[in-house]
Amino acid sequence: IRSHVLLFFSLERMTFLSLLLTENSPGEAGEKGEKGAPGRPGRVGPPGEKGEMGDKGQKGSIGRHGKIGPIGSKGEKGDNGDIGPPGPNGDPGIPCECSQLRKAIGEMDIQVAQLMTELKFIKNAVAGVRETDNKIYLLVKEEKRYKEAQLYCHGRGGTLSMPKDETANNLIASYINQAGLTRVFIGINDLEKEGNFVYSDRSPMQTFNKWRSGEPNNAYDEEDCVEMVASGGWNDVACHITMYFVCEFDKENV
Ligand code: GN1
Ligand code: CA
Ligand code: CA
Repeated sequence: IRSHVLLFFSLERMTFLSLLLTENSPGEAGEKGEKGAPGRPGRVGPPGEKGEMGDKGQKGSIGRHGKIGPIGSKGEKGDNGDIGPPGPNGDPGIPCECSQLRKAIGEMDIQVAQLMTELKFIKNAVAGVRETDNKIYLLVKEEKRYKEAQLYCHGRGGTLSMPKDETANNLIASYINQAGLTRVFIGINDLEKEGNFVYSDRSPMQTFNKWRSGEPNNAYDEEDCVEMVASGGWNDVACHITMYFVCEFDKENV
């Protein structure tokens, strides 16, 4: 072992010495060494050129449901539906003595008709109205000016009375006489145009008239309304004076 150690050291010293000597003069080339271990990987190279476009990919699978949209505005009302089918028949009624009931109902109908006639008579007696086939006349025992009298009648569906023939004029005249009156307003005036007399429904005066002699005289230049006196004659008077009056109503409207 000792001789080996000594040999090793001497070999080492010889190598060292040979190295020192090399600086001054090169020795002979040694034998080619063994192949070294592989080197480290090189640096990342520069990006390559853009390649050609690839083929189109496959169609994707169906997507998820989208979110619920906003509430829409109210639509227009639709048309009415068709009439439904008739309902089922009702339950049978309780059996009755129908002929007897019918007889009782018939008798009651007659009684109702009689009562209506009596009621009409009482109403007329209490109200004191007069009537023709198509008109009802009412004497109002409240003193009013012409315009208020017309408003009173109009408010009850009528007008101040408009005698347009002998029959109507006679009826109103007898009405006021029975009541013991001497004058009442009737529905005739020349308020809109002096001397142009019209009825309270604005219809123009026809040939029929009952002017007293000397009337209409527009006395004091202020007479634009008309009264009927107990004789049935007419006289123009001032509209602002107050008196009783007679209204008339169409039976159609009552
Ligand atoms: C009345 O005021 P006096 O008597 O003149 C009447 C007139 C008549 C006249 C006829 C308010 O007038 O409308 O035309 O008699 N005036 C009143 O004579 O009744
Ligand atoms: Ca007048
Ligand atoms: Ca007069």
